Amino acid sequence: MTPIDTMQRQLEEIFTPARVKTAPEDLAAWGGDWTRAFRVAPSAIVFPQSIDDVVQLTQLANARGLHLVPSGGRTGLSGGAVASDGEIVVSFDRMNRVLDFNAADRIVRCEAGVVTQTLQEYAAARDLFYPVDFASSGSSQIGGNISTNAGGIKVIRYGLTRDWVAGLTVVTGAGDVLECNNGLVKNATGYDLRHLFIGAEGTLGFILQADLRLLPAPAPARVMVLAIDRFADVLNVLQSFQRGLTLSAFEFFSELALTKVLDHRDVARPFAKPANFYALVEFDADDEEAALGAFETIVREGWVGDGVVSRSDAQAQSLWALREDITESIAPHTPYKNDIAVRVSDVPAFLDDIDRLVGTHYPDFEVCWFGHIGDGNLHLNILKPEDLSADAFYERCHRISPALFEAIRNRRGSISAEHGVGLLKRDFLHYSRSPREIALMRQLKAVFDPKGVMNPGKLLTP
Ligand code: 2HG
Ligand code: ZN
Repeated sequence: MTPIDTMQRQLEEIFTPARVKTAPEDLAAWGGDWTRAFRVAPSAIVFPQSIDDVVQLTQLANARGLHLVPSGGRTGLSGGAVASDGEIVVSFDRMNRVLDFNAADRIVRCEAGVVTQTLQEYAAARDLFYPVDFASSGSSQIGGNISTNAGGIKVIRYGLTRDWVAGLTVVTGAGDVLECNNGLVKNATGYDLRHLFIGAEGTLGFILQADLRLLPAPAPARVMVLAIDRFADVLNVLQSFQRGLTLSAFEFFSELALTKVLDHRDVARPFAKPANFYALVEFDADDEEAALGAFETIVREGWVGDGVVSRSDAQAQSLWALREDITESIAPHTPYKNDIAVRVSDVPAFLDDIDRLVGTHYPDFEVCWFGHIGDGNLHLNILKPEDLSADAFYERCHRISPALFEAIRNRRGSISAEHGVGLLKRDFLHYSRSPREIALMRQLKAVFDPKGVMNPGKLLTP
């Protein structure tokens, strides 16, 4: 028997043959994520159904020196769930049950493979609300969201995934099961290991189950889209709204991003006359008067040229589509993605820095800006010209990344706001974290995963 046959037999003993896949099309389907920039070459895909399955697999990996890649909905954009070197992909597709709900605590206990939208709908059916939301909610899974501390479109009001995790059951890279925090609100008993696993990108262990807090259902919302010509005015617009009301979203996109959505989707342009930028604002319907007051101010000041407000949920959804469909609409252009953050107050000056940089280095490339400007998170997507090969394009973009990351470091920003580090940003981590911090991260990894079985090569260089 070859070592591969032995490995497959051992995996089948844990999972049964039905839950071990090795066919080329399965390896291709489960071995990658939405990044699409990396070689995909796992050796097997396994589908645990219990905590014990994962413990046994982790013990096998430690004994045999196997490498494991946790995999959720595979919607990641930094290669965090890509298996490029013979790893075993551990898919949570079969651990997708909502296990428990406690109305008094307003806590729902989920397995890692529950899809975000399923959780949102579960909450809504009980007149409650899970507030973390993004375009990939229909396929992303809770375990992946926690592993990347996913953000999205409502962070300005509701924070990140981390803020909603009240407890975690994890299996460490050494095969230990840890119950972290048990859904408690208060728990002052030393290091909160839960928070180490949130955003660890599967490098310390597996997230198996999570206790997630829910909120009472929110008030009905209204959406406003605004036409803005000078980017420098965006912060004035944000502040005008924030003075009178609480926003649940403040997003922006450029005219180029809008044209890509209009080319790709059956949606209408919000205004006859194009503007350079658009802001999308969401607020409670009860605050509509205050929002219209802010709108009058920003038009009077000349910061906004035009605006439209939703009159129904369907209209709100089609306005949201202008922003949420950007990623999918630009996907055919093989975009080179950057997901960066600076303090909100630094955003306009930072955008100028980057526009200058990009103008010098990529005069022939289309640059598509959009993002969650209300929390300082910008998505910069460079679109591949049709006549350039993907490799040549990727190489040119990668070459300029250091200058871009230098500009981010100068503003004490982050090279990855919400998509994680994965394979894509790993070699650039030092632009956002000090050598001492990176050394401490390595030590932490060695504590939880002493044999280095968990997601090797992600986040930290091997
Ligand atoms: C979004 O905000 C996602 O729509 C994806 O974070 C961003 O495609 C991107 O660059
Ligand atoms: Zn985003």
